[in-house]
Amino acid sequence: MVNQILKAPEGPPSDVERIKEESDYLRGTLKESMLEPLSSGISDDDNRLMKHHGSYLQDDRDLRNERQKQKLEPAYQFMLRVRLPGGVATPEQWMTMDELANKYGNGTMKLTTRMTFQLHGILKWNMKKTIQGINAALMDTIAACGDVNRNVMCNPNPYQSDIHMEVYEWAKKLSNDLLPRTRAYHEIWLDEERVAGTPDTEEVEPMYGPLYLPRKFKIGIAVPPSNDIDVFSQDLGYIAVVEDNKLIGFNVSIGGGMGMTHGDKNTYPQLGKVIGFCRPEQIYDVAEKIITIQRDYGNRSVRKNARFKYTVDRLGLENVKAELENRLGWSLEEAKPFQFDHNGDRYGWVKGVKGKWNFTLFVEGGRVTDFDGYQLMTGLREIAKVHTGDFRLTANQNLIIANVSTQKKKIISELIELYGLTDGKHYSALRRSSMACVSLPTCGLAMAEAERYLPSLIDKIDKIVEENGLKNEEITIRMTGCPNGCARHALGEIGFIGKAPGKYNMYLGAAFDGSRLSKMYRENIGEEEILHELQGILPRYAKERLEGEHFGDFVIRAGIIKATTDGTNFHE
Ligand code: SRM
Ligand code: SF4
Repeated sequence: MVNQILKAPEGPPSDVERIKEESDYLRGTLKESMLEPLSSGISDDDNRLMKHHGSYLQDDRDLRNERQKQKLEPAYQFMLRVRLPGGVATPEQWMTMDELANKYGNGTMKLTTRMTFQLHGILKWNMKKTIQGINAALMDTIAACGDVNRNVMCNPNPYQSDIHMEVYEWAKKLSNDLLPRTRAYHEIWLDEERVAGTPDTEEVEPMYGPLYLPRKFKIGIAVPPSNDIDVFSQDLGYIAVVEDNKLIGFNVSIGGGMGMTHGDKNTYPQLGKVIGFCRPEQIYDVAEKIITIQRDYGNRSVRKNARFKYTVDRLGLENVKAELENRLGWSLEEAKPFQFDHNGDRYGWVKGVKGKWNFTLFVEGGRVTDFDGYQLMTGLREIAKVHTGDFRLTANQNLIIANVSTQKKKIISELIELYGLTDGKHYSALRRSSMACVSLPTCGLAMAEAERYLPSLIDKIDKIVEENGLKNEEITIRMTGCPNGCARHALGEIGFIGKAPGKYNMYLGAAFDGSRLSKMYRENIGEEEILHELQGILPRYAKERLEGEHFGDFVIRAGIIKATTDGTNFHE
């Protein structure tokens, strides 16, 4: 099966490979670790495995120094991520997440950039109850993190047309069919008895194999003209092709990804490239074979070069395509024409099919809680109690109250008004087009603030925006606390990546429709310098832009920044 010409990189396997190999299909000693009463943490090896179960051990970094001084164990707590294909949750599932967040978490829910819920602050002793609560509501957390295929994204508004509904069904099917087959999750968290173990009944992972993938793997499906899921940032992206109002299939894009490491030019964000077209019923086969190519040729030695984007760049796009077709036993058709025009969300009430309505709510930074003077969590809970449609979490960390009948629209509108829930239309379009990753205090990799800081930075940028008559100009702005790119920073027309507390690298020049990466404009600057730079550029944009020209295109045309034409020249 393995091609003799294509080669995986040589080198000793990374430690994570050992952990997976010894784990007996993702079991390790997790069951015992979770019961161990002396520490609120778990071992590093178990924490690596824990990811495949949708969770990480973290500590509250706001408390880290103080606890160290007091010679106390770090304030350990778990983050838990739900697998929610296409971001769709019923009102009952919403209420379950709300209840678990308040009972076992820190009273907040994070709507993530991959359209799902994250809970933070769960103590070890409450993890099993929380996971059981999620499963009782017919959701799970399997493969929400780890070296496997993750939550499959798709355009979140299936009720906008029947096509969206069909695409959502494909996303759900892909997510389910690509799950690991091990029963480890069910045994550890759901008390399932183990049946496997003898040679005859030994479990096998027919697609992943015992070592799973060299790294995480992500799939998303876009429905043009909306590129809200940033299809080119996915390891494997599908672009729906519609003819005569019928879904005829998908263009296939491979090799996208956002992560990189500061100062290491061997790492870079990359955009996926379209290699052909497949019919809807071929979508699983294509995904499975691509995943096995990454399984066989991905870098298992150096994790920071292990994503599929590096495998594609190393082996060559044409060779990967040939290997895919060889494994499929048939050829992809030529890619069909497509056009995207934005990657953000569209807010407020929109009428969909069959007379149903959808309300897109602006959720700044994706954080749902009751803030001082803004009872967002309570308001949404009250809506969930009467809502008979569903909720759709968007890839821009917002929320659609979807599939609302005309009758229910009146009640829901009243609740929206009562709780002051906002479609963001009184804000600047820049704020409505913002995204920030979690970062501090929970993310162990954060170098600077993101979610907690971006709103106040935008308050200041808004002044420049308003002075220059740009309040209604959609300019995408994204901030991450480190270069991993969880808020897809390299696809924001203005991007910030955390470098050190209060310091960011500033990026410009990404395309508004998610089809071009940005480039670094200034390195390691603080708020004052950021505002100074924007005070120079935004007025020029206001005065010199062409009709309909987006900010990302303008800064390139005006010679302010060079265009990035491929991830491999991102750093040049
Ligand atoms: Fe991410 C790691 C949060 C979307 C690239 N990401 C992390 C961890 C788990 C930190 C860790 O490994 O210790 C963060 C947990 C923080 C916390 O306290 O909750 C984290 N990532 C998030 C979320 C919650 C950000 C958000 O504010 O919404 C997103 C959850 C998505 C989900 O529901 O599955 C999230 N992460 C992304 C995306 C965007 C996307 O997938 O569309 C990316 C860039 C796309 C990509 O994968 O290339 C992304 N996260 C990373 C990376 C870099 C991977 C790489 O290729 O180098 C890491 C670090 C790693 O894997 O080693 C990471
Ligand atoms: Fe953490 Fe970095 Fe991801 Fe932000 S981008 S959540 S700081 S890993």
